[in-house]
Amino acid sequence: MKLFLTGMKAMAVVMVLALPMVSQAFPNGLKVFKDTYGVQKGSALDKANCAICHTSAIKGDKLNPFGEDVAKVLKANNTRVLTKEMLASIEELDSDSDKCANIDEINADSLPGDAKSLPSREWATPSVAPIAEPGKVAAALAALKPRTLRADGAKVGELRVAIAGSVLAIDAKVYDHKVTAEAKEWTGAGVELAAAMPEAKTCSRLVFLPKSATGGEVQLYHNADQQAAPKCQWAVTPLKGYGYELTALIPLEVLQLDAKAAKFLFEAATTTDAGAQYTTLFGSAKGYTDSTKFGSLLVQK
Ligand SMILES: [Ca+2]
Repeated sequence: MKLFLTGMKAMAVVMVLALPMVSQAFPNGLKVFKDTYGVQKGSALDKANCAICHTSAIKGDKLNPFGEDVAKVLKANNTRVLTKEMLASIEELDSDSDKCANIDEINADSLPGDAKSLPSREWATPSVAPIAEPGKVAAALAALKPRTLRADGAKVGELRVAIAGSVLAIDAKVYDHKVTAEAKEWTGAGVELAAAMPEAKTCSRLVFLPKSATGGEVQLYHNADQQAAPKCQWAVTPLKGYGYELTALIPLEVLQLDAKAAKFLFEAATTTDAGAQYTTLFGSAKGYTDSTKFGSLLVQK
């Protein structure tokens, strides 16, 4: 009898221990997700916890569309143990059909399984130590989450930004199949950056032309007025495969920005495929005649 009771107790212990496993379908999933994407404490993704994959954070609640895609890839691999490679395989999907790829949402700290959660138009921009030359920008910004420029879902560019002292540091990877110089320079390969103070009615714009007639130049516009941009340092290197990487150091004063401000209006655009494709990060119309559709950089001191 005593043995029987001990056995019952042991079974009860096993059952209690087993319960959380039943309600949490993929026991290592949340940790793998947070480790893979370096989810910061206190961020929206960190607070969401189970709601990254489920319709709510309540244990046992049903999977949301991102969770369903995770479940599919686990099933395809015949396992319950999630890996970062499996997560990578669903990064380009738009699980919740809100027109933002899963990876874009994760990089911008929005929820890939909730169509009501979208990347903020305010982009948290860290401050980093001064950078000596454009050749050192990529390494200095490598750990930052990029924002992606897309045309019909396809990745056209990937942008990382930081404030280095009183300088805007830019690392732009441009996936251009046909890097060209055209008769009208801005219809060939190019990267455009536009910025303004929040209350400003006009903006400053820099146009980087890696393949202009003169073999690479940068043009600065304050409104429509073209001016010289001697203080901007920049470099272009080819990417493996196709396209190029533009790194630049732009004094904030060149863009008429106050280095003490905590917020700047900002837009970025690429011209690719021999002028056939013009893509903006935040959705501004061509020409930047106004800044109403700019996103913004929130400077983290
Ligand atoms: Ca989405």
